[in-house]
Amino acid sequence: MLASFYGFTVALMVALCFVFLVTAEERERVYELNITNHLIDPDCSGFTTPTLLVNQQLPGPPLVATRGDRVRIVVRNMLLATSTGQGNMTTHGGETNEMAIHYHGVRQYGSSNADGVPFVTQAPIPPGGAFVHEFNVVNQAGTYFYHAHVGLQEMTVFGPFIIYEDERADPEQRHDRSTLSVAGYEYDDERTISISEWWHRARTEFEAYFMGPQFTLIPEADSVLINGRTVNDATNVKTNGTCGGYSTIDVEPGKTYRLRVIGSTTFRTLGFAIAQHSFTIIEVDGEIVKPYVTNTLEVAPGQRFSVLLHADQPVGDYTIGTVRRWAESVNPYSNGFAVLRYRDAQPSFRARRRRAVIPAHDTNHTISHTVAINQTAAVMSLPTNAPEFSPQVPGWIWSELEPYYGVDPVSRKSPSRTLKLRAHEKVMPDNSTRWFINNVAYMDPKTTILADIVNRRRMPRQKLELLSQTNGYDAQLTTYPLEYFEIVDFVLQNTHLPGMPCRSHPWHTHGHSHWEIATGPGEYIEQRDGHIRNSQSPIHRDITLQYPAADEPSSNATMATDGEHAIGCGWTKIRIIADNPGVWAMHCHNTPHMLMGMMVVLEEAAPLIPTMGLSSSYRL
Ligand SMILES: [Cu+2]
Repeated sequence: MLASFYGFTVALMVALCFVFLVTAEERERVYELNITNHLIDPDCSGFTTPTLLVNQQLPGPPLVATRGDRVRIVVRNMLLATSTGQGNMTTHGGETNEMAIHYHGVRQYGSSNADGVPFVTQAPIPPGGAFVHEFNVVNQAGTYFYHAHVGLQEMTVFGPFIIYEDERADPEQRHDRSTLSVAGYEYDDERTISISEWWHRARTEFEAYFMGPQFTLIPEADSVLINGRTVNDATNVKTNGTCGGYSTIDVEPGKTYRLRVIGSTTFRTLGFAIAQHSFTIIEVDGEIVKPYVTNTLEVAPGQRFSVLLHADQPVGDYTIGTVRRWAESVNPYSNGFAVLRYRDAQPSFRARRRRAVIPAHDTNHTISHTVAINQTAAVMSLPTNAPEFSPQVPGWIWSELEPYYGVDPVSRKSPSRTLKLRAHEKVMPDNSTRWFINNVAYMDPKTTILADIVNRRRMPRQKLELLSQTNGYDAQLTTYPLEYFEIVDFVLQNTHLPGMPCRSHPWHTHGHSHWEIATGPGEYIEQRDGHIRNSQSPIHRDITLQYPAADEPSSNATMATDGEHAIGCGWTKIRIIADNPGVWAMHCHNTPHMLMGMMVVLEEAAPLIPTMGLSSSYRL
């Protein structure tokens, strides 16, 4: 009897261990993202236009996973097919209503086909279609987000994507209300703040403006939204029953929060601050950093931060605010505000989190109807306290941030190749504007590059020695081929046209994080500048904001490099190691710039892609 009891107990323990092992090693996170069309007024302006939403929410629902998880995301395009669509307008938007979703910062090791870039990694999803993204989050954790990678759809098609470092950082896996922790940082709970922009213009018309002859400049957003809300004009609030005023972020007095701040913006870099609070930066783009106390974040499009915020002020409401940065002759004022609200003990985080549970078969999905988003109590006025911002300086505090676990030795090695990507703006004969990189303005290929590689429909690659004539660009393939495991330095050369300002560019690398290893003014000249390493402790991140820098003191050398009379106004050298066979976009995350051509495709270890670069992602 006793023996059988022990036998049973052992069997039970073995079974439990087995269950634990299965859940620990093969846990799968499953989500559905349904894209539908709605009329919304997120800034109480009275302005509505047909707008795409994810699961009828703005921002879209948070996706969460823990490092090591398998993730399966079904994206359903529930938009109407349009008759005006032009088949090859996808990346640039247009009225095709085709779409694709990208998981920003997720490096997609072994799953290039889950990366969500139309005509690069997958065919766009047509109206009525669906795509299943399958990938593992194997070697990274932190704060990420997902967004549409077609035209300006990402204005409203985005949402947080949180990868917990382990169960100690996951509020849902802790056994009680014990503290959460990562790398020795301890905190009580976490909150997510997604910042985005909202223009009072119909998206498709706006896309046509950027690509067409009327284009002159990118207008500032009418509103900056925090978690999908703000008040456009506090003196003229139009509630209409569909807008909720300012977002509130609730905290309990005395507790510490990991605030995840996500730059889901399309265009403008923003300063971010909270009245009467400073905070400690602990994570940048998924890399844990040494503690750095500041009162201001500078958040470029695509950039993310975790900061620790101590709710140590008197109980009350505090204004969360934003200002515009790196905008020429533009008022830095932004109406992007929210409220940090001290409250007594709250219901558990678990109960309040909005999950990606969807009305899977919404029969109204083809109809534009007005929806109320974020249905919490409307807050229409701000506290009287105002956030203070540190001054705008080129480089912000980047030179003072350091990786928590030390600088990666790869960032100190010699590169296999250095490829200069010289960007310049040009007004075309039809009066439209394009951004060129090494004299090529990116356009969608006619067929999907990844599929062509897998199906052996590609031209043979030219020898790398020949490609040195073209800064690594293979004009037949229309990509930059990379060898497996080579260390590649990209010199991002910024330029401006005479009489025009030098602009900032938030560069983003798909499939990789990169190290910014050097920057300089004017024009990069390999013989003179190749040795420069002035970033002492580069962080492994996937966005680097290129700040406008000075022209070359003697501009003669810079003028006629490509016959476009673009003047070198600063360069940024970033490094990747080509350890991830796949095809990867690399582009300016100022989306209008990207649409106008500021994008390249890296074709990395192409012969290995069929065996090493593909997951079981598929078109449904
Ligand atoms: Cu740009």
